[in-house]
Amino acid sequence: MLKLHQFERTWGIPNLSPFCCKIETYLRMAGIAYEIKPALPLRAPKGKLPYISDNGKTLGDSRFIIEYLKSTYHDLDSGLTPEELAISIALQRLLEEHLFWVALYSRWQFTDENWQVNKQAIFGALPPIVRDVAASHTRKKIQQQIYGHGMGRHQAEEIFALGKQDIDALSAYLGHKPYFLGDRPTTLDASAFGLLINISGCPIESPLKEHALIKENLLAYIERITHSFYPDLQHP
Ligand SMILES: N[C@@H](CCC(=O)N[C@@H](CS)C(=O)NCC(=O)O)C(=O)O
Repeated sequence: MLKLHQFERTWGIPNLSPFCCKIETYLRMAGIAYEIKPALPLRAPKGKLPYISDNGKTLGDSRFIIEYLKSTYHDLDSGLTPEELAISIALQRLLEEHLFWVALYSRWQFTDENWQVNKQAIFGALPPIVRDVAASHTRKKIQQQIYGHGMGRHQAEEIFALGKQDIDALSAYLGHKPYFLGDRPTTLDASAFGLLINISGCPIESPLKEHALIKENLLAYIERITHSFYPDLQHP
């Protein structure tokens, strides 16, 4: 059976990594059987999670994983027009290459309270000394990545202003549709759900989360996908 290597589940959401959550959501939306293997990025083929192993192949990066799932199992995007596919790619890039960095900044840099919550979720299971060394080394590395991306060169209020624009754009485009591209879920929904639940549904406090929490259509969308595809995660 296909194995999905990802962070341990925590915070009552599918995964604390938007990209791991994206792949697990795609697998569930497409009805592909899988098994979870808890992992840390260190051993991943590209040093990042998620990765999958299947039929003797190991594959990293959610975009290449989804190409593989589409060609080997089931393509959630098969009914889309070229124009819809273009919108799908553009919005995935907004989510994964822009808004993601605002979320990353919130967790690894914005406040010490957020960092402690994030540290506990990712490194909490390690023995104390190893945990502190690994956590501070990784924090430094991720902060360098945020700076290298360019997001980390702005002031906090500028970073959150950029993130709020993305949330506004996503909310406006979703409108009253059940899914981003109509009545049925596509890859774009796996990507959007993965990041949006990681902004609005996790214990990382920021102006970005506050802004997401006032978008009723985005909250209903997250609730709808959780209800349809994660019945095992719903709270009484
Ligand atoms: N482009 C990659 C991004 C994956 C990614 O950034 N994963 C993060 C977790 S959200 C990671 O493993 N980071 C570890 C690191 O950078 O050391 C994808 O689509 O899978």
